[in-house]
Amino acid sequence: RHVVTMKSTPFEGQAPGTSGLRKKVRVFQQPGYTENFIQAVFDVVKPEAGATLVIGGDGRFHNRTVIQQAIRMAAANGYDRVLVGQGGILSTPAASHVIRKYEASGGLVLSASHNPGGPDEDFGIKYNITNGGPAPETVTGAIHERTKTIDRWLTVEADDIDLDAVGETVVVGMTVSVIDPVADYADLMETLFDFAAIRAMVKSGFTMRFDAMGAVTGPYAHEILERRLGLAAGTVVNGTPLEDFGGHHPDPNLIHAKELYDLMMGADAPDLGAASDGDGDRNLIIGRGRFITPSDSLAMLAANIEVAPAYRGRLAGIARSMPTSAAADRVAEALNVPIFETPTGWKFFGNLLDAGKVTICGEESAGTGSDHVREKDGVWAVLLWLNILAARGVGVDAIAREHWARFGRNYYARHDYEGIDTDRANALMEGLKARLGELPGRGFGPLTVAVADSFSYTDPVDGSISANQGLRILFDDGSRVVFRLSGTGTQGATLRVYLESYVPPSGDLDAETAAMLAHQINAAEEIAGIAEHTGRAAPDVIT
Ligand code: VG1
Ligand code: CO
Repeated sequence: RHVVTMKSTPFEGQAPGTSGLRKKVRVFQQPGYTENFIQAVFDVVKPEAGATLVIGGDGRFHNRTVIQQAIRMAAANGYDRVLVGQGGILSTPAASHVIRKYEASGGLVLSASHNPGGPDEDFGIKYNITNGGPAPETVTGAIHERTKTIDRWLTVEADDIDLDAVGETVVVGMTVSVIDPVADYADLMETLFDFAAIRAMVKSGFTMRFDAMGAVTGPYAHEILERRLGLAAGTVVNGTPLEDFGGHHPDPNLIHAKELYDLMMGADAPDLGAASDGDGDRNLIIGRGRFITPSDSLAMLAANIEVAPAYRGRLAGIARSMPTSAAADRVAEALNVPIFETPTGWKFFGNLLDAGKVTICGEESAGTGSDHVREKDGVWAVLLWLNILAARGVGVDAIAREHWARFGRNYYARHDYEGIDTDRANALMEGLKARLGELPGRGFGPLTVAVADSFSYTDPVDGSISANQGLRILFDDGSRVVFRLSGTGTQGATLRVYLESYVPPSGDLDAETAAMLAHQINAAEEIAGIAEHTGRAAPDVIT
């Protein structure tokens, strides 16, 4: 192959965060910026002869441009074959599945997930390894190091390929297959769940709305929900992936999916309301008159997962990220399976899943998934809910009430302070970290601090240590407050304050969340001085 070497100099700040490198589109558009990062990935993973690379994205602005360039660079770096989703589309979980199914050496997932898209908005690049999951910190760390010294990137002279036609082309000796982005994934879903039972429930009158938020899950939801499961046409709304997501913020929470929420709380609510994010790995679940927090959803799915054919008799364990509520812990205890507490970000679940230690994982940020792929999976979570509703023959609200009556309820909320000054955010965290040792024994209203620490994780499979993963204040009544800075933002800093309090089955299981967390909210302010440090009197987003 004739390889062209392009001279280059390093760019600052190409450190992958919680989920890949995320920056403003204009940052990625600087000459050589995107190429440097992709070349750093290839320099670190060193594709072997015969290696296949999967490329796909969430369809946002700049997706196609980067895909065409990545194809040329893959050819120059010795890949034998590239699999790319038609139209440049592959949801994050679908990309994970395609990597595994076709035994690719890895994949480039082009997405900034739930962040807005468009020329003035966000873009992102994430590398997934051969198990289909996000690269672990050893790999992302090496990629970042490589970006600091990179002095060239490799490409070939070739025209753009036709991304819209399924089929094969050869690009300077490398085969490029444009594949149907939905078919493999939809087939996988049919092997996991009882589609016949869900179809029967639909025939007997079950209705739902799925809001794809103008993002990647539209084609998946149309195929699976409407075509394969028989839900009425129109069940899926905002079902065409758009470069700017229709100007919306494709984050499936009660603020950005407010229309869905209002529908589900109204008189005309269907049986189930669901939504997914930009790249299809998150999910929002709302029953008629009942919002299910992601932490509760993980617990309820875990408690009922064995109704789904592929999971019968094989729940090995449950994993949740540290800020996720302990609702899943109570399920694990009752079912006598281990529970693992990991740092934020799906990459920390990969080893546990590969080792067969856990079957289902979840995060408070609307991510749930299982060992079927190595990413969180929005449509999968919706299908598991459908399977459970079909098998149990009751509604979402009844499942929730029954769950709380058995396990108690973890009232939970996350307060986000977005776009705050980075230095001030760091000062808040550093100041709090320095004072952790003084907190145990101190009282804040009716709460007394039992433990205060900085969360550090030792991976039980490979022994790697990830320190500084969030500051935890645990109170003596079992409630807690957690402080973390986001690792996915592109502007300033975002402070996340996670609040949780537990009520046993004998307590008030149907109270207002804000009221149940009032003491924790006050304590968080008193402990960290949030208003003073951020200059904000209230959070920007509460989820
Ligand atoms: C956020 C969430 C985290 C999630 C990550 C990627 O990270 O808190 O739970 O794994 O986004 O999700 P952070 O560092 O901003 O808190 V996605 O849907 O953007 O791929
Ligand atoms: Co996402």
